[in-house]
Amino acid sequence: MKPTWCPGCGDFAVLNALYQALAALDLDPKNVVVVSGIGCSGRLPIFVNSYGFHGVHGRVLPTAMGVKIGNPKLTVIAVGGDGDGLAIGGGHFPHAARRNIDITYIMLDNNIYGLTKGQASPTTLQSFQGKSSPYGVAEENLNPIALALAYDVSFVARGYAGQIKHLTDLMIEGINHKGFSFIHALSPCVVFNDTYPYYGKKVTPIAPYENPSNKMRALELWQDKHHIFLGTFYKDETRQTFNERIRDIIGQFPRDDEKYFKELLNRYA
Ligand SMILES: Cc1ncc(C[n+]2csc(CCOP(=O)(O)OP(=O)(O)O)c2C)c(N)n1
Ligand code: SF4
Repeated sequence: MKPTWCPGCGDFAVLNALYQALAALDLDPKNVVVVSGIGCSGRLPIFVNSYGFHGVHGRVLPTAMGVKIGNPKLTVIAVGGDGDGLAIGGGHFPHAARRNIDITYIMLDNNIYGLTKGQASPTTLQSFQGKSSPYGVAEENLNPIALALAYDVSFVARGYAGQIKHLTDLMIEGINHKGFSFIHALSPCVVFNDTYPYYGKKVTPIAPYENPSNKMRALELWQDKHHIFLGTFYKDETRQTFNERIRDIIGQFPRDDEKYFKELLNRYA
């Protein structure tokens, strides 16, 4: 199906990168599920020839986690906006991180609420003047990379709609990562907050010699005032995933669980 975004929207580039990543990984569409919340970015699963779920606003991670727990063989990709993931859905991010559930979460950050026509979002810069902030934004903006590092997400990366090949490579790395991967995809909204000129001047690749297992270095890169770094900030490949832990826990119990639960219920029946 043809995407219905405005011409020039960064979301086209993110979708294109996802097509290329899925093709490069040669994943069978019937084993891929793309899950979203609400927003312009939330429409993305409609345009991918795989299974998809367009859920309610802010609930992309609980839905995606449910899909993965239900069928661990599936490749689960969660997508959503900065408003979806950091405002209404912000409370789900740390829990997906501490579960280290093996899904890939792509946050399409356009620094605005696009679908509802231009209100400031948690990542809108204070200098932005718009419909909900005619004199500028009163709050300081949240930084998704900082949150992901603080929540100890096991794979943290940032790409940019202006660099599709690089974003594709990050998606491939994120999907291959065993555990919860977070990809912050800078995806400008050309209608309500065109950040292409701003990002065009500031984005800089993380140098190849940087070691992505160094959390302190990742924090330094995030805090750099002069650059907006693109690449893999942090990667921890040593942690167990949620499904692996559940498998181990279940393995510790004797097989007659059913009998035990029946007896337990009968106490109250
Ligand atoms: C429970 C609920 N609250 C509010 C809305 C209205 N609403 C729809 S999209 C949206 C914000 C979308 O912004 P973002 O997540 O940044 O995505 P974008 O459209 O910018 O891609 C809001 C507030 C809604 N659909 N559901
Ligand atoms: S309103 Fe903005 S985010 Fe939504 S489709 Fe148009 S350009 Fe993209």
